[in-house]
Amino acid sequence: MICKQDRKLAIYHILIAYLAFLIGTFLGLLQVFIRNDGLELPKWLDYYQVLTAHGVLLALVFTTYFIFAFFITGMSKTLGDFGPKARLVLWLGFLVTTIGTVIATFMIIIGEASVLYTFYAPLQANGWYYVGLALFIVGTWLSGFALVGHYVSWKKSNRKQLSPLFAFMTISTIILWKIACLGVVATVLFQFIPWAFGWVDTINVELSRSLFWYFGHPLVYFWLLPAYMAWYLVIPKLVGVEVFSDSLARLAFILFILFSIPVGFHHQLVDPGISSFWKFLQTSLTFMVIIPSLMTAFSLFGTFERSGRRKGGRGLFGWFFKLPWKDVRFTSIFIAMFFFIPGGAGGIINASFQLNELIHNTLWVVGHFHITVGTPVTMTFMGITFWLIPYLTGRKLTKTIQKLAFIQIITWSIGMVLMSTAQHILGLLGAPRRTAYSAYNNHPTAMEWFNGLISNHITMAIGGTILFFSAMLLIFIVIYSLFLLPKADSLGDRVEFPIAMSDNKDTPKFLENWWLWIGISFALIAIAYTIPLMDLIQHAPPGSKGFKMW
Ligand code: HAS
Repeated sequence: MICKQDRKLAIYHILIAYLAFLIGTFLGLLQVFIRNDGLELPKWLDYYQVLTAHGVLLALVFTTYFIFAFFITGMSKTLGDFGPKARLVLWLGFLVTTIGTVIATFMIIIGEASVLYTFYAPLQANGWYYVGLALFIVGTWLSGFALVGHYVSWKKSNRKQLSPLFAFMTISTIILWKIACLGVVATVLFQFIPWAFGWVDTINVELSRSLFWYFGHPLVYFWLLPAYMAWYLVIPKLVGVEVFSDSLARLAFILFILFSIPVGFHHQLVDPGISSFWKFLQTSLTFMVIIPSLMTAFSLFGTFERSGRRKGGRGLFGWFFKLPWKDVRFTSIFIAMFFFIPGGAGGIINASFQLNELIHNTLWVVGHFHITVGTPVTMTFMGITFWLIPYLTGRKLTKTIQKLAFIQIITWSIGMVLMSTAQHILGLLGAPRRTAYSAYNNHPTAMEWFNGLISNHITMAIGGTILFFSAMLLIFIVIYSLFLLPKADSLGDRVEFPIAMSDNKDTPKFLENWWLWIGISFALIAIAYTIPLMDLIQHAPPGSKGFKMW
């Protein structure tokens, strides 16, 4: 059990994460009905306002707070309690992130920032929205520094030893996050804030989009890597085997540091102002960032197979039936992984230069991110929640809560299959994204989109409603686990932090040479970005004034 002060820190992060989840999923429900032509918002509430709040609260706030709760608990567990200094910086980070969240959310609520979570210029929000976002990032940096500081002091007293895998993965994710944030910090501080407060008249739109996507793509791996940590470390523990390969796991995380950043142009393949050569280079690098995910899939199958065979599974798929299906901590994560097969395949389609022409700015992309961040990542976080809260509060995980947890993950899966399949199909037919319901003045072709078996109004509404029901069930489980589950009175009752220890005696030491990987990462970023960014600055068009379209 980790110390009380560290548990308190983690619990506060979880509280904010689930408060954001509660509001964000409710707004999601509204959106399904608006996009379905089933709901008209009152005059004082705008569709884009709802969409911005939904994206910011779920994609940025829920994920980030949950990730830090997981990191804080795991780092305290594997490296020992945080010292007073590190703990103070973590609280400071929490405070600054929360102030940023409150400012940004307030701006959205009062209708001053309906610019979506990507805040593309020339849409212009109130300057305080960007200040809120900047504070949010600064807060996460502070928390990140505290985690790194804790790791460094562990290293000092354990010289020549490789760190435990959990700590290694946490530090990799923090490094990725800090390098990634440089892009968004640059655009927010030097472009958006001066422009939104009226200190300058115009903004270089394409530069701002490029700096955003320099950050935006690694952002998705900032969400994914903590989920992968559970896949690499929690799954082996639950199926009763050792970590498949310590060095493979470390190498996968390093490949993410190297290749997740110099690829942002694959979000801008239809943007003008960037030559095809640089787009092609970055799409090629995108295919490199697929490799660590394939390595992860490989080691997961290895883990399942090893466990199944040991339990007597025979034949090609015998292992499958030996997995601990009745354990909701396992099943939730397994379903999450399963969703990532089509989710990842969709990503590969998106990254294919020509195919991107077909899907860009259509509902397909919305379908894609609901079966990446919305399920593999989110459902892994749900699976972690089921044991993390009782672990932190010292309570028992009762049979009733486990049953409810099963209902919750199954309903989430059904809702997501219905909604995201419809979104993928509608996107292929041509339905646009980032818009409210649009049937092009009820044009017959657009109306036909909704005649499909799954891509019809009813299925989508059912999918969205089931998802909302599932989200509310999760909120109930969270509240119940925090306050109402019976206290564990003996050691046997206590919920453990299920993390497998890996054997790292054969792992090459250079894998933990951070300066080497950070150096290579910056070299790749310089190759992929220097010339196109200079070009965008030197040959900049006149720049744009701000637009408020809502
Ligand atoms: Fe993506 C757009 C390309 C992964 C999130 N993506 C987005 C957006 C979001 C997002 C939010 O190239 C929209 C941004 C916006 O607002 O505009 N994406 C990729 C690629 C990958 C990828 C190549 N995306 C993710 C992940 C996300 C995420 C992860 C969130 C967490 N994405 C794109 C592109 C666009 C894009 C373009 C721009 C589209 C446009 O034009 O606007 C890759 O990382 C995917 C690699 C993954 C795999 C899958 C490995 C499978 C595993 C599971 C194993 C399963 C097991 C269970 C073991 C290759 C590890 C087995 C069980 C059995 C029973 C069999």
